[in-house]
Amino acid sequence: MTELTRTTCPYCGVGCGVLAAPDGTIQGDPDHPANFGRLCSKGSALGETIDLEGRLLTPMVDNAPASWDTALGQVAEKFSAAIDTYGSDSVAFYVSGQLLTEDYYVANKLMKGYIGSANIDTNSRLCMASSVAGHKRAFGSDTVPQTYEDLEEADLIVLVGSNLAWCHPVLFQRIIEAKKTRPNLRIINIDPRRTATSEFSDMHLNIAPDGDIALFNGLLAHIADQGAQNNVYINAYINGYEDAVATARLSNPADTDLSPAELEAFYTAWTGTEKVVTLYSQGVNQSSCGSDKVNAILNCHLATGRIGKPGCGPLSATGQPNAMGGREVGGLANMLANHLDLDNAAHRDAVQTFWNSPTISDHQGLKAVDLFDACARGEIKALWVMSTNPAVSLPDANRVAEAIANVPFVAVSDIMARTDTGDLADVLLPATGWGEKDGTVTNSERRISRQRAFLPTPGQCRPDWDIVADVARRMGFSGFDYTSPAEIFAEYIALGDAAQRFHRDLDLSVFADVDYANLLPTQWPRNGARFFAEGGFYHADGKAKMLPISAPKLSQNPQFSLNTGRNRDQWHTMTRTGKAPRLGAHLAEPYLEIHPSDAAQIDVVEGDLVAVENTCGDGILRALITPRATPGQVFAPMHWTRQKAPSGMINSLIRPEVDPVSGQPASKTGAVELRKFAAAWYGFAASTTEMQPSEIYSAVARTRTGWQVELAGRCLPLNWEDTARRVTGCADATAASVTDAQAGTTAISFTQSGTLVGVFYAGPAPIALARSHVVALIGTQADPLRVLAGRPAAGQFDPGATVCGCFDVGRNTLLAAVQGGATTVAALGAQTCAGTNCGSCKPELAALLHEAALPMAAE
Ligand SMILES: Nc1nc2c(c(=O)[nH]1)N[C@H]1C(S)=C(S)[C@@H](COP(=O)(O)OP(=O)(O)OC[C@H]3O[C@@H](n4cnc5c(=O)[nH]c(N)nc54)[C@H](O)[C@@H]3O)O[C@H]1N2
Ligand SMILES: Nc1nc2c(c(=O)[nH]1)N[C@H]1C(S)=C(S)[C@@H](COP(=O)(O)OP(=O)(O)OC[C@H]3O[C@@H](n4cnc5c(=O)[nH]c(N)nc54)[C@H](O)[C@@H]3O)O[C@H]1N2
Ligand code: SF4
Ligand SMILES: [Mo]
Repeated sequence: MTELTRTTCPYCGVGCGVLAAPDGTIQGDPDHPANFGRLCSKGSALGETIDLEGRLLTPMVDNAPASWDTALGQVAEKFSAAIDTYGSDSVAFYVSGQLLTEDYYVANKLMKGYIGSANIDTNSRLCMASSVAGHKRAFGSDTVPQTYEDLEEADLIVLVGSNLAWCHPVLFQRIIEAKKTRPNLRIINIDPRRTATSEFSDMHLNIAPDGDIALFNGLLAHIADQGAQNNVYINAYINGYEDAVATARLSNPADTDLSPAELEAFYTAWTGTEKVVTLYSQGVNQSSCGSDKVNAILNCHLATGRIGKPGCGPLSATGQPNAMGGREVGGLANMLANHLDLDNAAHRDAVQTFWNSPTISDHQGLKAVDLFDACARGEIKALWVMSTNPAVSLPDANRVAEAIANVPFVAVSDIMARTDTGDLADVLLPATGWGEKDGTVTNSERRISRQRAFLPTPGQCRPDWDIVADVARRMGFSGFDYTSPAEIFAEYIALGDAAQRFHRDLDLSVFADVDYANLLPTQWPRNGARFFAEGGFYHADGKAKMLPISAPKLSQNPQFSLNTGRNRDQWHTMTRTGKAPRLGAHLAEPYLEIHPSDAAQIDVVEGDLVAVENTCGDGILRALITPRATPGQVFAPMHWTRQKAPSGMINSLIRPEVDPVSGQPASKTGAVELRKFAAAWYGFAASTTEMQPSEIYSAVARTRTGWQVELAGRCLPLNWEDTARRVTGCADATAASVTDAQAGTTAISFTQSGTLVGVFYAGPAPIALARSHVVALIGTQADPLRVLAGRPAAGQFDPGATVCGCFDVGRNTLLAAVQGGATTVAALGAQTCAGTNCGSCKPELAALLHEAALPMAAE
């Protein structure tokens, strides 16, 4: 029997327990309190991502393999030289919520306590900064009061700016399970577009972008009007109630774009239900008024005393596996460590004494967007990026790439040999990845779990903490003689102990004597603990603050408002999920969700490409015409990169506008202009070799048989076969082709010793063919002429685009089942297996049933 190691999923902040083995076996851990055995599509496919394809296995200096000694010697030397010449604020670290707590702790300690600058910021700035700021303003600390069980115990769950079904799927499944046993549990989803989450909600409020403050201010006014506030709680524990209500009354609920009936229904449901959890995510945080949105939500919970009780309170869902851990160790440029404050001299003194460090930064460092601005201005002389891909994920990404290129010395620690950021580095440092490294992560409910290694260390890779500590020693600093993550964790817990004299929320004493090797998933301050039901806030007087929040003036965009976010089966810049064929099968190219009326306005039909443009940049995306989109608004996923689909990298179109309080970018609102992209030809190719075409539009995806690519060109090539050979990489293979000169279409297949190694189709219109059928033939002895038809032979069934990745069930298979009488998600599952493993596709099955029940569209 395979020996299974107990570890934690490296993707989202749900923090599911995983049982894993080197042969790629992946199971949900039935004993982990986050998931009780469940896994979503990304978690289930982890086994497909742990091979060494594309990995960075040796240090690289100036694009050539180098020894660790040379590479780390250079990092230490360049950082020390910059500090000596230009001062400690001339260097910076840009780190990540995907580092483990131990990695994060060491990086923070080096920058703040030894280099003496607070120029360490993290991609959590793009993710959780507004929640952190909102929590601190209201509670006096960055405390998440609730637990996951509250979602199961609630009678009303309000999901604000959260596509939980795709982004925190296991939490969503827990809610759906709870709803089965308690049909009274209602879900209200607040999102300016209809999503998979809306599909399972009792009510979807199609709010105006950034209309959330008007909505929650309206709710607060309604609470006050109805006398639904909790006077006892307010008198004992709250400052600012009157002011907050008075300011809330100034908001105009019509700014939400919701009807009076919708507003009334929401307000009555919220005030009339004691057990309400308001869960929020990036639709709230990633906004120029993100922190205010957070406080507008918290105000309603504070005014009613609905906080920190079973089934009742606000819950910010964290994105990355260790977004919480990073906040705990102080990974942000405006935090110290262990929830202590950088601008508090006593706090600084305590940390410096504990670290016994030569210095401690006494001022805030540069926040992400400012940090890269400083790089562009030439003020940063040495930059170290760890476990994040800012050249793709920051707004105005092309300018960020230029800013990175402008820094005299750049080190990048990653697990992959080529990323858009790594391509700009002077030194590349190979880190051990998930399954190879050991450490801890904290999930959205303050639960610390172990990630454990179950794979051998590949090549020369080293854990991130070890790389940072080695550089620190080379820079001449003592205090970095760690030999294991267990030692670092123990030091972090001991610092927590020292910090407790300031009576902060982050009480880690349950971990004081733990056996690190066998550490069970444990919440701080203890399992099941909630905060604030009986006050006990962390402002000086122990009270919470309700802030007066004004709704922003919503600007009118010239043509379309661009919203961005996530796909079910991809993780951020796809460096890992992009390796899994079954994940690539779901939405294999960058797309633009657009409402049918808008599509008609710009003369775009399904399958067309859309050119997107604004003052920042431009892009080309596939039109996904759907009534789920709201007229005037379009949505695009954030995942595609210069490597996978250069014209689909959406952050080239997002302006670097930030929330003035938190510094978090407004990644969900851009003003864009749209027009149909007039391609001279469209194409599709599949190959056994990795493709990197140079066409103006291309989107590459991994398949079970190799790679596929969607293409479009601006000019017709002189010779189709040459183009096909270049695109597919089939230089010497035998070609077979059919050309229809009148229709302008061509299809070419390539065989080598009887094996089909590549196919290429092109024509004047978007290519309609059975892609999964074609892709399945690559690498087989298929008839090279038969494949040119691009469809299964008559009588053979084409399963269509994959919906269920676990069992590879296509859309056509599901539609056939619907026609055969399946009317429920369960019935579809029984007939086709779809949705019966990880369950991530269930909302899409529901949507498909929903669509199938509608009369066919006009065509
Ligand atoms: N599959 C998958 N899961 C992931 C990730 C991933 O890459 N892929 N990443 C993880 C990370 S790091 C994060 S941070 C989370 C993010 O998780 P989510 O925040 O749930 O995901 P997003 O798709 O970024 O955005 C959520 C929704 O906000 C809506 N929205 C946009 N503007 C507004 C607005 O003004 N008001 C309201 N109310 N809503 C608005 C969008 O339409 C979108 O549907 O997901 C985590 N989980
Ligand atoms: N337009 C738009 N932009 C967004 C968002 C949005 O909604 N819209 N969301 C924002 C949010 S919430 C987030 S969190 C960011 C995410 O954006 P990023 O953090 O830039 O995206 P990732 O692809 O997760 O980058 C992680 C990198 O770390 C590498 N890596 C993986 N494991 C390890 C390891 O163990 N060690 C090291 N050293 N490297 C490792 C991966 O190969 C990858 O290159 O994007 C933000 N950008
Ligand atoms: S919900 Fe999915 S991605 Fe998130 S931790 Fe669980 S298995 Fe991983
Ligand atoms: Mo995130």
